[in-house]
Amino acid sequence: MTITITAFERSPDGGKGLARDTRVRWALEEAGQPYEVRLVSFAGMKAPAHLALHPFGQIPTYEEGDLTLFETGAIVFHIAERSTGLLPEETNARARAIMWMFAAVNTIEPPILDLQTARFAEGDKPWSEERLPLVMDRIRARLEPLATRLGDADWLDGAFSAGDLMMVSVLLRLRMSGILDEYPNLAAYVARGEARPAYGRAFAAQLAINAPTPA
Ligand SMILES: N[C@@H](CCC(=O)N[C@@H](CS)C(=O)NCC(=O)O)C(=O)O
Repeated sequence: MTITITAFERSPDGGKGLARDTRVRWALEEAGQPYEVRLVSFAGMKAPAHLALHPFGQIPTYEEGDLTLFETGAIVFHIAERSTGLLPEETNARARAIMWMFAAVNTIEPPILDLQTARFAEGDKPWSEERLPLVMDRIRARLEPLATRLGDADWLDGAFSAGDLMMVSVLLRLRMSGILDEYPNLAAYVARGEARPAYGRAFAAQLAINAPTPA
């Protein structure tokens, strides 16, 4: 059955791979699942046809036969459940991998998104500069224990899993801030994720759409 995801017609990051279709592409690549992409404009995302797929008018969405999903956590979980290599077979290890997926989107991602809001959406507010250190410290308050838990392991719990895929995807959003460099083991963890061939294919696929065309 054909899998179709949606992605930005033109990602605001210009191809850095930070739009969330990249994590879905990555999961599909890890799973060896071919997929098609439907590109949507910002206006198109808020139009009825897309809102019928995604009530919040965002990307990515995932369509497969009569199944439509939104929310990358749910999409990656669905892909992982139906493939080998993204979730461990053993029941408890599987539960822990799913726990890390939730930790990525529920505990680590929110303060990181707050930084983006502070920098870009609220960057012109008079209080913005003053608020920034607070936002950075809230991120550190999450990264510190994450770095401690990871220690010198390659992945969060044994072999690479969908938990790592989600966590690395979320942490990648910090690269520009430089804050990841304060935690060398997390920076190395992210680099390990990026070095996976499946990530490379996912990144290249989104870049092919978003790379600026030469004048
Ligand atoms: N929690 C959602 C977030 C989806 C999301 O924020 N998508 C962004 C692109 S990465 C988007 O569509 N932004 C445009 C908008 O919100 O209008 C998920 O993980 O899928």
